[in-house]
Amino acid sequence: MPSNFEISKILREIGEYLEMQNVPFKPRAYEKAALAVQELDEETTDLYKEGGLKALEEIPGVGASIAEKIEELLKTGRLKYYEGLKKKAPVDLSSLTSVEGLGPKSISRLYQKLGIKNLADLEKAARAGKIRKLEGFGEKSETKILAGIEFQKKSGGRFLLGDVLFLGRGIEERLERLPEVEKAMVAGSIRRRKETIGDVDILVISKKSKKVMDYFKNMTEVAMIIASGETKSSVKLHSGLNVDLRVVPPESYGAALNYFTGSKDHNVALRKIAIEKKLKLNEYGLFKVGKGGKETMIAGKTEEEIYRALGMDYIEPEMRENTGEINFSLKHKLPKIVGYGDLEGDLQTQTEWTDGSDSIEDMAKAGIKAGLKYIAITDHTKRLAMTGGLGEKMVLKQMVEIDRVNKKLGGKIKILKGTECDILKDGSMDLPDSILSKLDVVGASVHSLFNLSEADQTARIKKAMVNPNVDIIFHPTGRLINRREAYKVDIEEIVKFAKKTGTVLEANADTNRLDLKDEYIKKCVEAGVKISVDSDAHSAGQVGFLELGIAQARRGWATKHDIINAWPPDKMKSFLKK
Ligand code: DGT
Ligand code: CA
Ligand code: CA
Ligand code: ZN
Repeated sequence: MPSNFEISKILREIGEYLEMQNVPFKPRAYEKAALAVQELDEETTDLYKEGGLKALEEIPGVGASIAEKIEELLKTGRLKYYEGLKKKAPVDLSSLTSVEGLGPKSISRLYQKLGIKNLADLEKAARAGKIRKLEGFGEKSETKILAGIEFQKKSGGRFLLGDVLFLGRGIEERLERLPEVEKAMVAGSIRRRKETIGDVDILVISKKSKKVMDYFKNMTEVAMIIASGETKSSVKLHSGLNVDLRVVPPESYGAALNYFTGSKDHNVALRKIAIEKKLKLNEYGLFKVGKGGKETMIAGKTEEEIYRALGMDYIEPEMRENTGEINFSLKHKLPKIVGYGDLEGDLQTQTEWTDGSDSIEDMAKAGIKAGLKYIAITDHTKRLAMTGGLGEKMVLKQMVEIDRVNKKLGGKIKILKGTECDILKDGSMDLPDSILSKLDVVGASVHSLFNLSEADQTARIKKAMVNPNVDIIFHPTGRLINRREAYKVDIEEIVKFAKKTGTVLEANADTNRLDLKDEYIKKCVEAGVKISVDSDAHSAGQVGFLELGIAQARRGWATKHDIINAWPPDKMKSFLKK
């Protein structure tokens, strides 16, 4: 039976196929349903087993007709409607849409006019100069397509953390439910919460490894068995993702977890410390080597006892990149990085007022569900016309609506009035100061002219930072992971300048952005520049992105002290007022 990951992928593709055909409204409904399924805590299969079609209809964002389609998928493993759409336009949607700037509508035109079905066709046509001749494309978009393909080749098929974290967790949970399994745990780059993931590594403690391996190799999402053994197996999923499973004995669990969590560089450094202490560290444990080579295990059951036996403090997985954590740990000076439950609020969300899909009230309710005390509504501004960006009048109107919803919700959460205001070419703002000064939170973003020179782009952003009404620079480098390179900007200079102007730099939690990236967050922390961890949610479900943002902040060694929305709300507000 298909997993949430696969169902959600199919629903998303249906939406894209419908958009290719210019069908109104429906694409949005499918996209919404895809998101909802992706974010479910429970497997859809289990929901369906327990409550039938009715339970499917109760998934928020899933209506009767989509619920029936999910039912067909669960019952038969196929969906005729989807297959019909695919037949009409047999293009490799998931790889084509991953090229920056290509949406379903342009993919449809490329297919109809030039017969382009996949990336190879696309590259060939672009190199032959065929795309520039199409109506609505031109030379510029052809160059952009080629750049997008190049960028994709470079990123080498790595998966976004947000796409595999929940999948990894799902497998972990299913394994843990097996009676033969004592414990299951995701290790590798997922446990370190790296922004992209090569493959999934899972460890299991069990005395009956054969049963566990049998279950693993027969999971519904498995497309191919790559390797199969008593204690180690590897499979490829339908999504193209590889998963490694290892069964380890309980006395070696900590050592194995440490080894397979990595990073490799961290492991190498740890082993060196062990050697200096005349010890031996491997995936089975930490050993004292006696005369005649006799080995006695001195630690291995938990990671904590291994670090302790090496004279070190425990190091959080997100910090294990050999970028200084080893020395800090040896000196017992590791910072206490921000925790996953530490955020008090969210400072960037969009609603149906612009390009979000949910109402202000729905976003606020998602905030309540996430345990937040406040949530800022920061819709786009008029310069970003394709999102229906708000002008002065609409911002004022929205402020009235926020007052109304705040009253209605009776203090269960506080909705802050905000904006994601475009930074214009010369660094001035897309809304007048008379409006900006009325808002609780002003985020400023670059959404245009990504090709300015580094000097001009840096000057442009600095000018925005000088405006006393600007609180936060949203997604400061503009990159989209695996899709778009950051614009050219002198980040060191921006960080230095942020210190001077008291401007906050955002650690955007959107799985595609994670912008600032870890090393830039670290620069902020070192310079004493404050950051905010914001979901940038465009739907209620996406408030869940916050977890990914905290992960990135932890990878950048940020503490609660560095993150303004981890502070008590009053302190955060008075900091912004300054
Ligand atoms: P990925 O899969 O590319 O996102 O990154 P990782 O870190 O998950 O790497 P992976 O899956 O190749 O290996 C999982 C862990 O196993 C890795 O973090 C550290 C450990 N490991 C793998 N190969 C080596 C090695 O040659 N030496 C050492 N010391 N550790 C290794
Ligand atoms: Ca891995
Ligand atoms: Ca691996
Ligand atoms: Zn937006």
